[in-house]
Amino acid sequence: MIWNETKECMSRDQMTAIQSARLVKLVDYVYHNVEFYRKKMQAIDLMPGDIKGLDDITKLPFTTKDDLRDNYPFGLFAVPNSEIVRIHASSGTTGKATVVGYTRYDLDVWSECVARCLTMAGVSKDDIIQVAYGYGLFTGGLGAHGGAEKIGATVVPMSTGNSKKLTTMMVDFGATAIACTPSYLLHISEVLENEGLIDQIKLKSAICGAEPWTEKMRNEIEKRLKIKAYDIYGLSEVMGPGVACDCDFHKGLHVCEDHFYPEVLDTATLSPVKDGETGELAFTTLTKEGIPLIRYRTKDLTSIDHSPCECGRTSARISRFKGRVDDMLIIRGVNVFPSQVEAALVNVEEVTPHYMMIVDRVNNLDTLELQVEIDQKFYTDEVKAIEALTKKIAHILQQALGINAKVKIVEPQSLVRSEGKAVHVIDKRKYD
Ligand code: DLL
Repeated sequence: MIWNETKECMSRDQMTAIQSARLVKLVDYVYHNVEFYRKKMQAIDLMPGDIKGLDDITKLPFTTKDDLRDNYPFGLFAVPNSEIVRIHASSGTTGKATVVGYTRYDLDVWSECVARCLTMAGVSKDDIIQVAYGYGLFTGGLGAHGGAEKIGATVVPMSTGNSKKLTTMMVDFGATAIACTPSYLLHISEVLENEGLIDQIKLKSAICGAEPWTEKMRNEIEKRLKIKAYDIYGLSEVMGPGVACDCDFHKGLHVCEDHFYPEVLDTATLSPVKDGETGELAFTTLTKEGIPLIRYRTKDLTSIDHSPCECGRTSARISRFKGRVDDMLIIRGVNVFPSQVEAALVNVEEVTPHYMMIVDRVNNLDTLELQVEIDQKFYTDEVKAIEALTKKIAHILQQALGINAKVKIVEPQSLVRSEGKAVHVIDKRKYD
């Protein structure tokens, strides 16, 4: 049923009709199954019957990452746990993860959406695809995996972390497609070059996402590997990879808008902006059962275009991302908020709240250095003590962020104090 919908391109009117009908059903569903939404609607005297179609969407309240955090872990779920067959999680703004749950139907829709994206990228059942996004709580690995299996491709679940094995298998298996972050793919291309394997690969296409990247990076990937590289977007709260992907024409990412209704909002007024204008992207999940979300603010900045694409698809397209509204960093594909670092350091009595995160990209791999001031009371020049403290903080950070950071303990009062809003991040990565 859902699968059939992808086979033909519908007109905008047809799409709007589907979205309207699904929105009406969704509002009724969340009102009766999620206390959080029921209370939010009651607070503004809104009853499910007041939402008659898409034109009424702006009457509905927004949902934010903080709402997920405040209802941690399962408070926004619309079904009992017996209906949830999978959990994923991503970084919250402080210590707590943002948890999402999928019913069996949700997993079917997810693999359907990823299948559409892979099809857009020219991947078919005849391909051998290496999935080199992380498997685990992160949605990248298992999400891409489900879609690739759905189209019948041969899936090699590489996950991340072993580039030599990946390149060897790429050659030995004759892999024709790869799904991973763009920066990791550039790193892989270097490994292939260094090992003299670059001329032995059969790769045709790459499906890259999970972090910001540019046309320049795409050109470099395509040139070095002699392949085509496609941009795939998604976020765990809404589903994971497969919310949108670009086609051969690279004129924006086609949104799976029969499942995820996109709005681009003016960052000051939060009213929807016109096509072509930049704003914050929000999604309403039109078909999700496990954790349906209404007007979820992604914090990602983009613009939208509802005109048909040269490829023939009629789905709305969002432009390549122009940044974020908040201070979330994506380091090696992992979402990191400075507030998480702050929350982790609070528990270390030997250091002050003064810290600086220095993010860089070395050999196409992201690096994070954390400079943190030692408290005057604990100040010492004893190398062993400093080494032990460095190790302790590195461990705490690894636990809190899920990535390794190089920790550097600096002298009291040595980090620059800001006169305005404190600056905690220096991001040296170049995106252009
Ligand atoms: O990154 C899901 C994903 C996995 C997408 C694999 C694509 C491929 P989260 O960890 O929840 O989910 O992070 C979501 O990552 O709000 C964006 O800021 C950023 N992001 C994801 N894809 C892109 C992209 C996954 N293609 C956050 N371009 C989002 C730019 C992206 N930013």
